Amino acid sequence: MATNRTFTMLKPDSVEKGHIGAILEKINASGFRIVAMKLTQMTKSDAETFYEIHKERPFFGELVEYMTRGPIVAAILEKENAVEDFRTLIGATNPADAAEGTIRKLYAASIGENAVHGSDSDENAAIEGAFHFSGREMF
Ligand code: IDP
Ligand code: MG
Repeated sequence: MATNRTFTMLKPDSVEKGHIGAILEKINASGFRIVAMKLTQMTKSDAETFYEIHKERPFFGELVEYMTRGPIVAAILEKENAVEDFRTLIGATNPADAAEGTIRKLYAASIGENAVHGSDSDENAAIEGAFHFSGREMF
């Protein structure tokens, strides 16, 4: 089951700019089924835990500040080959390098404020989904 699920966040910049609907439309049109979804805001401690792998990176403080500054849309998505296909749909971390038509190419402002998160492995998809949702919030 986990191999067909991924976790995403529409980051604070996407919510601030009114891009929730357009991004969800692209996700739907690309064949993903929404398994869980909510508007929520991460605390500093949430963001530090979620992005712990990056804690030694020079941009860590900036990343935590950004991800906590306003609400996000958190969601679990289901599709065959979900993790890889969703990374393709969102495009490269830096929108300057992202392919035409990808969510980051269309909606991201910079490598830091890059509109969306997508899990990078099945294992992380399961961990990240469970970080934001309880079993009774997944359908
Ligand atoms: P990913 O989101 O494409 O998997 P990661 O390398 O895992 O990219 O980085 C996590 C997040 O940290 C990025 O999505 C972006 O918001 C932020 N980030 C990554 N690299 C930089 C950087 O060089 N400067 C500022 N923020 C960055
Ligand atoms: Mg990553």
